[in-house]
Amino acid sequence: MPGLDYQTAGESHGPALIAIVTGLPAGLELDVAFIDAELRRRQGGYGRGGRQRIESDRVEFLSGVRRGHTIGSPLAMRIANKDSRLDDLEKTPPVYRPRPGHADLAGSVKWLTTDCRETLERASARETAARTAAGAVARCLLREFGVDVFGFVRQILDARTDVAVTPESWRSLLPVRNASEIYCPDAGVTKEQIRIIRRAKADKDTVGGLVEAHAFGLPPGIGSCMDWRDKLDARIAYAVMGIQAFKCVEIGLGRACADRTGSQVHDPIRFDKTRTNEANLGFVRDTNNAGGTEGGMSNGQPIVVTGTMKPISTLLRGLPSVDLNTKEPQQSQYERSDVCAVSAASVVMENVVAFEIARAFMSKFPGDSMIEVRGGFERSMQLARMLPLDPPEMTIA
Ligand code: EPS
Repeated sequence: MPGLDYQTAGESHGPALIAIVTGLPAGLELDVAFIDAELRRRQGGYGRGGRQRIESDRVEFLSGVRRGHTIGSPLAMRIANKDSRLDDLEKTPPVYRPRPGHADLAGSVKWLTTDCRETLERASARETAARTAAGAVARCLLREFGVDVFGFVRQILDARTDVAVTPESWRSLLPVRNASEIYCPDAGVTKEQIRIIRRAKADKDTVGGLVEAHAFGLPPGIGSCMDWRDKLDARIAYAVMGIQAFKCVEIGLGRACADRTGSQVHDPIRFDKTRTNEANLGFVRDTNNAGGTEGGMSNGQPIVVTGTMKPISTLLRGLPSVDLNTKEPQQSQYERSDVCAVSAASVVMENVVAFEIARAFMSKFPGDSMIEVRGGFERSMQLARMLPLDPPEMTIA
């Protein structure tokens, strides 16, 4: 039986987006204000297109909740599309000139049509609203166990912040990120990034960038080295690469590991008995090049994920393409779009990373109710702090 999981449905201009989360324990309080705030944040960021002025995304629960808490049944969420017009041919006309970089060409060949709209309506990044909702639900669970996730924009084109995000600094960076129109926790770099997006818009072009998610408070041993499908870093990479327009995922040092020797990469371990109440259980590292995972498991350090988003493939100036009906050269078709959606992508990544952590967490601490999940978690932490265990202590009283 699968553990915690989710599925989404819905097209960009259909009636609604749907997220169904299964495997949640009963008794989890859902912070609806938080989930809606994440949906609102996903709609924001400098460089977004006209669609976000039409929509005001909020979640409506169709099942799985009673009086504010989960009851163990599938949780179905609906996010209405105000700009719903999928069956109106005048308002959603066929698209015959595929955009290089979009799903248009491959999808049209795959589903044997010359109308790229049949593909693009589902391929649209609008669907990430549903994934954000599912991830925000997972964060309600993680918070109960002291796990928080902080996502932000590191870089747009060459405008990059070098701000250090640590367990000590992230809470003070949160208001700076929230005040930034880019969701970059650096006010000076935000101004440069806005200038870059404004210039791209004037050039009828688009820009991408780098986003990061840091998860704090996760104890060691979440995920598994026993089966490659259960590796936490692999699950995270899968989820992040699955976000529209992502081309690269890195954990910790990522690609930069190739430039260094082992002694410059691996994070030395020491034990500090005054810190056993922390997520690291007292096993302290002064560096976190591993990005919080070793052997596909959390190691008690923050999980650090970087995602690369390519520039949006819908350019106002178009790109060389062909008409799928005539095969004649044509510029790609323009559809209303964003100049830059990296800020929105940072919110999506933060939430899909959270879901994968929650999935692995629930696999280590399963239970039908929050009471059981909490019991399993606390017992396991208690035993880990008692290491080395003598055989009698291994027996659960
Ligand atoms: C998006 C909604 C879409 C696009 C964008 C993301 O709305 P519409 O197509 O109605 O303008 O703004 O989609 C894409 C970038 C894409 O390539 O499909 C959203 O809600 O995030």
